[in-house]
Amino acid sequence: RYRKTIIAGNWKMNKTPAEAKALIEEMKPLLSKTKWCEMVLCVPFTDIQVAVKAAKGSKIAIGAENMHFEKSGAFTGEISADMLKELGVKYVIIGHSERRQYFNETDEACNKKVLVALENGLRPILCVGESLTEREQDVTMEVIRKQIKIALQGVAVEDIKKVVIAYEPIWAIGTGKTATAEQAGEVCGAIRDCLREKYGARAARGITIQYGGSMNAKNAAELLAQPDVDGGLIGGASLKSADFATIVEAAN
Ligand code: 3PY
Repeated sequence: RYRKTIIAGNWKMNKTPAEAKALIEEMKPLLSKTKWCEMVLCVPFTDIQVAVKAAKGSKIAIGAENMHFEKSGAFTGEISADMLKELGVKYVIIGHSERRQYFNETDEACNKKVLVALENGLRPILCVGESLTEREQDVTMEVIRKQIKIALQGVAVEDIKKVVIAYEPIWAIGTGKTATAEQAGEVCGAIRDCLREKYGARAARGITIQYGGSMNAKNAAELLAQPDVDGGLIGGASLKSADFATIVEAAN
């Protein structure tokens, strides 16, 4: 195996701290048997402290769903890498399409965040993906190559294996529509080609590329069977312990 399989939940804006604690405690016994697969739960900022504590003694790592790229200062409402690190956060989602769409997150901002995450020992989960219009216009790979090239500016070859790429076609996010396994495999393969051009074959082989966008207990096995799909970024199904456990099992 050249690279790790990583199943990461993205809770989005769901769960209070008390609910987070209860859900992780419910998940823990279901997730204890994993061998190959790393598990991550990316949770709202307000759940992080409780989630880290609840996940102790399990193989679940806790991630954040966003962060700011500045170290500190006059950025009302924002959270820095330092703050996350001190709480025991290991991963951070960067550039989720909902953040790009509703909060004007640009490829340039993603780049700053990726660099700051790596400097602070946090593993970025960089999300890329095309809209429905872009897919229909047949510019999917142009769009994704641009997102990747800008977001990874200045990331050294020694660091690239710490970056996780999540391919999330926007038309499949929260819509219940999933890319077919072939579509997902094709784009994840093309993402690896793009990484190979920049970092060489050896480094590209070691990078975990996830599929995200309505991955669930029913379709996970088929998606994960694609050679270039090395895990998933899971929305709704990561809020249900049994479904999340089924997906992890499919990845094991
Ligand atoms: C989804 O599954 O809808 C996601 O956006 C995961 O990040």
